[in-house]
Amino acid sequence: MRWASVWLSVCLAGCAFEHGQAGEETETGSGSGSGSGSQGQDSDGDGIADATDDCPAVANVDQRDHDDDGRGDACDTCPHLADSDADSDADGVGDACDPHPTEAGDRIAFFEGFYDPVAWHEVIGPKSWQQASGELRQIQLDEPSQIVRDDNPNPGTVFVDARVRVNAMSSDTAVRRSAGVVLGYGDPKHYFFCGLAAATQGSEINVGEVYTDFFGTAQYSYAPGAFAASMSGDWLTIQARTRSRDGTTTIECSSRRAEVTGTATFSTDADAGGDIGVRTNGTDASFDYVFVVEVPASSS
Ligand SMILES: [Ca+2]
Ligand SMILES: [Ca+2]
Ligand SMILES: [Ca+2]
Ligand SMILES: [Ca+2]
Repeated sequence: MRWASVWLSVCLAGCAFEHGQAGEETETGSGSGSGSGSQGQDSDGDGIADATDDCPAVANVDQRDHDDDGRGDACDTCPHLADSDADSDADGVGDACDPHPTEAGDRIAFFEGFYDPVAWHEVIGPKSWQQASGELRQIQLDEPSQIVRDDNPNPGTVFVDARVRVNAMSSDTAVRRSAGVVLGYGDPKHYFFCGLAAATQGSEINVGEVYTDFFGTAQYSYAPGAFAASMSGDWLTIQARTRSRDGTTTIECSSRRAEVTGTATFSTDADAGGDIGVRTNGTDASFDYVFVVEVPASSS
């Protein structure tokens, strides 16, 4: 993708380290001199002068900067976190969001900031996802609703970080009220999930698998973990890591709100490869971003 495994640092006048692909550097149409920061120079040719470009070495006309840290999404090694831009292993994934910060080889598969209506596929539920103000929202309270991003190739071993807010929950306690991310989506009867679910009291971290049994019936297998915080209210983060080893896929799912963290782990012999998505069931939930790092299969 746009992320080069070798980043080059270009320090123009007054700037911090920036990242970009060498190939884009060659498109400079003018000012090919020392790069001393002359006012009109536009190194990446995106129409925005280096002096005011939040990614001077990567063309990004939109100048979007989700975390507002001064580095545009297109060149931010952690586009969802205001961070220092440190990247110890220089693999293009910043230390603050790298699942293996001292082991090169991770790669940002994609970052979705929900600025525009998404082209993700509706795979379960009504087509009632709404996008506004940089959020993707599902207001449906009565039934599950799920969309996935069509990735090709499908990411297998991944680290996923998403930010979600549950605005309201169904009053029907017979509905499995939940919100979270979908991993390794194959079809409506084969996928993994990681998220929050309403428990008898409070909420829990919930990680598991939907699969089809011998009779073709969808089965639901999961492992819950404690989460001593309300499911509804302000924003919280959900993180999922998949690992594959010796035919076993292990998914670690955690959620965090302020200082409160909960974790659950689930293992299965099913393959983790497949699409990434988001899911709600019996909740009105908003998603702020989804950030996915593809991890080398050899990493654990
Ligand atoms: Ca520029
Ligand atoms: Ca940024
Ligand atoms: Ca950042
Ligand atoms: Ca890194």
